[in-house]
Amino acid sequence: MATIASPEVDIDHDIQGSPLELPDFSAESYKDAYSRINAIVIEGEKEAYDNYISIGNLIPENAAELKKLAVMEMKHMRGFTACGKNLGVKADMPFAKKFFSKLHGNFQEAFSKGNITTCLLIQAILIEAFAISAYNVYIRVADPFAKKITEGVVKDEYLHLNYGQEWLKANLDTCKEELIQANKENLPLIKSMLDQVATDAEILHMDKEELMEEFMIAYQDSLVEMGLDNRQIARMALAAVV
Ligand code: PL3
Ligand code: FE2
Ligand code: FE2
Repeated sequence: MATIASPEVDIDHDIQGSPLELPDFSAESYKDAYSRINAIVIEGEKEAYDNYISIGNLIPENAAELKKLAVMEMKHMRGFTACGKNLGVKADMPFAKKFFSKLHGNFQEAFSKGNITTCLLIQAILIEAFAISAYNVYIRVADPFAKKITEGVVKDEYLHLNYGQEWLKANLDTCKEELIQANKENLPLIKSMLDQVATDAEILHMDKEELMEEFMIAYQDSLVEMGLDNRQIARMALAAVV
């Protein structure tokens, strides 16, 4: 039967080519895992709002643009809150706060020192690439209500990644050293956050390898766009495994 799906993008199969099976959204095990994942996303969006406002203080000439990005994050937060409510799930916010605490601490420290490069790497590159990977994978296995919301959200996340990428590209000569150092300190945190969320994500039918693959695509693409060469990108990506 003819479908309207684009032939190049096979969203109904996993990376091994097996058909994707939707989970039972009303199962207790699903709701239990969702209470943590939903909280992570809500907390992540909330902190993203705060972070873009903070970055606006460090780059006053871009404050209006950054405020717009921040407002989008607030909208995302509301959207994901509605997704939890729709499934009858109470988000486990204390869990999510702890989940982000190390990365949050590193952002706060960089902000207090006025380290724009580190702030942008943490929020606009690492967190956004993490969100893009999670949302792209989630869209394939989400309930219809959440799928629609997440599709709208992920489009914005590319704009956020792009903002950071373009600023870093324009300032690459002066920020490369700080970028590499900040990456060394923060990419391993992203990897460990992914490890922590993998079991719950699996219950939502989100595959860990697929999450890692999507993350690497978004992350490496942005480093290419910034103007880093293959060797520098390989070195930076390897910080996740050593
Ligand atoms: C900034 O725009 C967004 C920051 C949020 C980062 C969240 C990463 C989430 C990882 C867990 C998988 C989520 C699946 C989606 C479920 C609603
Ligand atoms: Fe967002
Ligand atoms: Fe974002």
